[in-house]
Amino acid sequence: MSASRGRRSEAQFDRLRSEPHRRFNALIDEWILVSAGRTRRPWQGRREPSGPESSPPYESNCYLCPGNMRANGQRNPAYDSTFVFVNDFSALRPGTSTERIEDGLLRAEGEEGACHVLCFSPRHDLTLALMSVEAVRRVVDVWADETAELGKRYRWVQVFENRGQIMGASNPHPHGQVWAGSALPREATKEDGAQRRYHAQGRQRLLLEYVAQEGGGARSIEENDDWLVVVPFWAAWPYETLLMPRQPVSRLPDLTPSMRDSLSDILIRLLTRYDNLFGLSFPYSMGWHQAPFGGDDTDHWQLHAHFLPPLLRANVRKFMVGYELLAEAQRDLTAEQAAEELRAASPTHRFQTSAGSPIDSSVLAPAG
Ligand code: H2U
Ligand code: ZN
Repeated sequence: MSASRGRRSEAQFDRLRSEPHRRFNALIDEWILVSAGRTRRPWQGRREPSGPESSPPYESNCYLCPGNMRANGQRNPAYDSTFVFVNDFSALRPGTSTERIEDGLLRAEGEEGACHVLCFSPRHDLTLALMSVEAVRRVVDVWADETAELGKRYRWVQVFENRGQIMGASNPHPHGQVWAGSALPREATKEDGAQRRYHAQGRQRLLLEYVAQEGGGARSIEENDDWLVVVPFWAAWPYETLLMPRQPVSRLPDLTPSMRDSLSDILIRLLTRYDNLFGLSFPYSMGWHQAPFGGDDTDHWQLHAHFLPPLLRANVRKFMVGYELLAEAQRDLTAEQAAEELRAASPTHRFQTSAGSPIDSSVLAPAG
């Protein structure tokens, strides 16, 4: 790119700060509307409860704590690091019929799969952000092992975590889920298509080129030798982030031991920034997207994780409603503003969620 073209595009991108515009999400081939300059609109709607949740290290009523009875009457072992079990209320089950039914416009197909629950820690009061690097590393290993195991039988393995009541997490005990199924779900289909088409033009993997373009830039939040975290240019949720490896990696089991270590470290730093952004245990849905299994080539697929937090301010959530549901995703805060606030929040100072531990107000970023 010539210097003059670089300057011209810089000036053009500068204008995006204050004027409504659309941005292209290259990963899923979709546009979103950015209404820059609209963040000051008054809010008299719902306010979410905020402030640190306080939990004890062990909770006798918790379905996930070690030694406790689950909802279906099975007892958890006295586990001391991670613990995986088959979801007692699985949304996908092995051995389901995969029969297709078609009658004019009415089409259906059976879907076979499996749902596992993964307890990150025996400690009821922790979150990934509050766990040690070694403990998070064990979670990374389980994510990889579950992927490899379920990938033997199913096409798509979805590793994810719902964190916080506002995201529908049924329990504060630190846990995530793994769902695997025989079909390629909607988001996977979009990402597979966009990455495949990009790579077929004789280019590198789409997200490797994205990493090269964003490193050290206005939307970068965290970087180490192996990983980069950005608020993606095309983010839809206010403080959405994207975590990507710097090297070609298609799936979690392909990560080397040292990449798993650096991943654990950057995960904790990112999630600590999130907690410190509003001084509360930050709610989100996060999940990994990795190459589908089952024979297809994977050269176009780059492993990555999405973090999708619902909050706009400490006690105001972003609603994906009218325009978003009926037209296209829309945001007010620009990705660059969100990145600036996340960079201003401390990545190391951890507040405790246990009762009695104060939040250090000096680490709070101004609510945007
Ligand atoms: P969420 O908090 O993201 O909903 O995940 C918890 C999962 O744990 C949920 O899918 C399962 C629920 O079905 N679960 C059990 O399998 N057994 C239990 O005793 C409680 C919850
Ligand atoms: Zn518990």
